[in-house]
Amino acid sequence: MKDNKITINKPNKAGGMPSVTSTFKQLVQSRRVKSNIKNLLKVNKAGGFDCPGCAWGDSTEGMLHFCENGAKAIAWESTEQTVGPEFFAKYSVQKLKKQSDYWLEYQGRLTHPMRYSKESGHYEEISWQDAFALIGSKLKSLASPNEVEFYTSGRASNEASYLYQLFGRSLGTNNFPDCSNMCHEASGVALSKSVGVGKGTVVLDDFYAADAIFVYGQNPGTNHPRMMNALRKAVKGGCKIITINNLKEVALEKFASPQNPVELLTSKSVDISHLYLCPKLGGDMAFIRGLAKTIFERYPDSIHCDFVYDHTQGFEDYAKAVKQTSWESIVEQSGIDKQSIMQAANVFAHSKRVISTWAMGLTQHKHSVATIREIANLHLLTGQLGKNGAGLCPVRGHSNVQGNRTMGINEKPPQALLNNLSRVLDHAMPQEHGHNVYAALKALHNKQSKVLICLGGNLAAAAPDTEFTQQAIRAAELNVQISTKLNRTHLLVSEDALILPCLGRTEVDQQMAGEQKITVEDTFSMVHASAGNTAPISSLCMSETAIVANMAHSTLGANPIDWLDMASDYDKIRDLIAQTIEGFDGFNEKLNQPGGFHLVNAAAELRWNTASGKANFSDDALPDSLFSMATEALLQDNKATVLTLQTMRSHDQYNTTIYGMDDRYRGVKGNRNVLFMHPKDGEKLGLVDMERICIRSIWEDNVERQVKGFTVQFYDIPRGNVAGYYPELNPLVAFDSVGEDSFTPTSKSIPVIIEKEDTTTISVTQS
Ligand SMILES: Nc1nc2c(c(=O)[nH]1)N[C@H]1C(S)=C(S)[C@@H](COP(=O)(O)OP(=O)(O)OC[C@H]3O[C@@H](n4cnc5c(=O)[nH]c(N)nc54)[C@H](O)[C@@H]3O)O[C@H]1N2
Ligand SMILES: Nc1nc2c(c(=O)[nH]1)N[C@H]1C(S)=C(S)[C@@H](COP(=O)(O)OP(=O)(O)OC[C@H]3O[C@@H](n4cnc5c(=O)[nH]c(N)nc54)[C@H](O)[C@@H]3O)O[C@H]1N2
Ligand SMILES: [Mo]
Repeated sequence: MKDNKITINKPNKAGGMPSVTSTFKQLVQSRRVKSNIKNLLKVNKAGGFDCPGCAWGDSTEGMLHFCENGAKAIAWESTEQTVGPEFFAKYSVQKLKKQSDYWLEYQGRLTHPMRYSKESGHYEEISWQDAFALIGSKLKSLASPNEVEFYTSGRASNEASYLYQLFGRSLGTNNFPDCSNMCHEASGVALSKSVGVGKGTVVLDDFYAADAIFVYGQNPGTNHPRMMNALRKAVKGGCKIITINNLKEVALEKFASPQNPVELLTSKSVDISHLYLCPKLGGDMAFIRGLAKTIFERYPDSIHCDFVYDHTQGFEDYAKAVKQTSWESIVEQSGIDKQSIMQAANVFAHSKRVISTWAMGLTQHKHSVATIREIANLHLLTGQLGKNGAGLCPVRGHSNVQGNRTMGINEKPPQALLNNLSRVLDHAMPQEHGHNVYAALKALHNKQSKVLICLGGNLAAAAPDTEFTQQAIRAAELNVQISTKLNRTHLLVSEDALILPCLGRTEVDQQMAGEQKITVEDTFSMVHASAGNTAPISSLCMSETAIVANMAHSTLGANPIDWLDMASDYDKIRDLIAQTIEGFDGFNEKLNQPGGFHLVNAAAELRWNTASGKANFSDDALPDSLFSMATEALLQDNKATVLTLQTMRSHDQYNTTIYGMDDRYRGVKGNRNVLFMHPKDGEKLGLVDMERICIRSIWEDNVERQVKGFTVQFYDIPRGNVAGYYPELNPLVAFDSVGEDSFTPTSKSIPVIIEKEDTTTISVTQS
């Protein structure tokens, strides 16, 4: 970005005509307008493909089942531009490193398998056969199977991810770091402890039966736009939405459905939130405790004594913890006044059916597990679980991230899965827990791990502490990337590296037995089929499933299964899934049901898969600090003003994929290097709107972490908090700053110091 001028012009509602205009702009930019319109008509429909955008569930209503940002994801994948051997001959890895992440992905789809040549410094074409032989011989040469890291990003299908975990485990390791570790890990950990299942307990129809929906730390207008249709419909049916968000996100205030002709063509919109509260970053646990305290003090009738007695344990300790938490600490830590908390509690207590939903605003803090357990406590206390229109709903990110976990992409696999795999395949499976993202990057960094294989994603840009992460990836002796587009992770090479180009969701997947469908699981545990309908971008692209099968074959031969045979017909993989994973019996037959089938959720049926056989209350005290004690001590000694930073998504990005430089709903145009700040904090720091700054983070290890070339943007944000975009701000997230019990980077609470930038030494971070 050469010119750092930005214009702020926040719209007064979300959706409506600008969403439609933006969708068509994306289609035109992809240069394959006709086939993309054909794609959009098939998305999220029976016989069509699952939108690679997000994990929100499919509705059967209406003609079109996509949203503006889903259309961007589809158009981005089905671009006409390609990146092949000529491109790599032109650009050395060194040269590519100088380009921005946006530029790298913008070059188009990867079309040929490529191998990095240390001698020439370029990627050069390699045959598939040689690429697989190279992987096989490297993996066989390792001293231990635990020297490989098998990373997964949440787009991989059930079939590909199932074979992938089976490959890793047959080799002898449970090293399965995945994007969940940086995403909803805290939800999985918290819900497993509280209700025995690490998934949400509701289905889409529950949204239409709910009397109140509490939406925490989530920006659905941008990240789950189809959820906005559900919230809109719920409101129209009389449901009260209570939003708890650090920022005023416009879609949660007013939303006009692009699918409703009246709202599309007039200035009409629907007021979404009945109550909109803006806590301090990390203040949600205190807020939720405040809800409980109000219920105990004012609305004891809404405590569901039978539910508590029949289904739970730990009530006394929880009640004691609530009693011991003072109102002063609740108000201070949440940043929300007592009256507003009581108003929200009144809605919770007097609604027959309540759903709580949440996303990254809750999961990326030090005390995320305790916070999410606090939500579960509230639902257990009031019996808001296991009935229509009520329950717990972590809204998942990647379109099949939940399915990946169900398929066994888990460094701490359930014992039942290991036992089933061992029994059915007659092959011992590794019992020792493996590496999550945190442990995997550490192990690569200290050269304990030697090979990194990534089934999708962009680990280099997604993981925290960019410098440490990039050193770790570069240290791998072999870096294997199964991808659709070029990204930063491909460029972190030292010895040997492979780029293996794969098919995307929108493309026809032809195997020996004919055209294949794959399956995915959405945030409501609905499993359904997906089949692409456009011709592959290159005849050399292979399906992810076939790539995994070939890697396994070349490493293990036909042991413990005939991998290539499995990949010739995905029905065979699904038959194996049916034999080894609970809930998938009759998988191939059940798939033919329109809309797919629902996986049983024990907690939703009030069966508790916990050690105690009951749902468990937790009794954590509110955290003393958002940061580690050592960092807190350092902050106390520091004379500078320390602010807390959250890193989030703009309206024009999909995680590390940047579609454009605007953030329409927040009124930002033309720049991603902005820092949202309260004007009073600006005044205190002697900064004016649009001032050029550098941002430095603080962590107990005293390592210097800073980014330059940023611009202050005065904004409606709680004092003491600042916000900016991921992944540009990832260099500030200290590697060891992770959630308790979740190991998720604390990307929503980073202590930072803001300084004016010396304009003579500006180094503008490119966009
Ligand atoms: N178009 C698009 N869709 C996506 C993605 C994308 O990048 N682009 N990413 C996908 C993925 S992988 C995921 S995980 C989801 C992410 O979906 P979101 O969780 O919506 O993603 P973020 O942009 O990180 O938004 C965090 C929201 O939480 C608020 N927040 C931050 N900290 C706090 C806090 O401490 N308390 C409260 N109450 N609020 C807080 C922020 O203001 C912001 O509104 O979206 C998925 N869908
Ligand atoms: N600071 C900060 N950091 C964060 C977050 C945050 O909020 N703040 N959010 C975290 C979250 S929630 C997540 S989920 C992670 C995301 O981490 P990842 O899942 O690793 O990252 P993505 O950006 O989704 O991956 C994009 C790449 O995936 C590849 N790709 C796209 N489609 C396909 C496909 O169909 N198949 C294959 N094989 N490859 C494909 C493309 O090459 C593209 O470059 O980032 C995390 N990092
Ligand atoms: Mo995510």
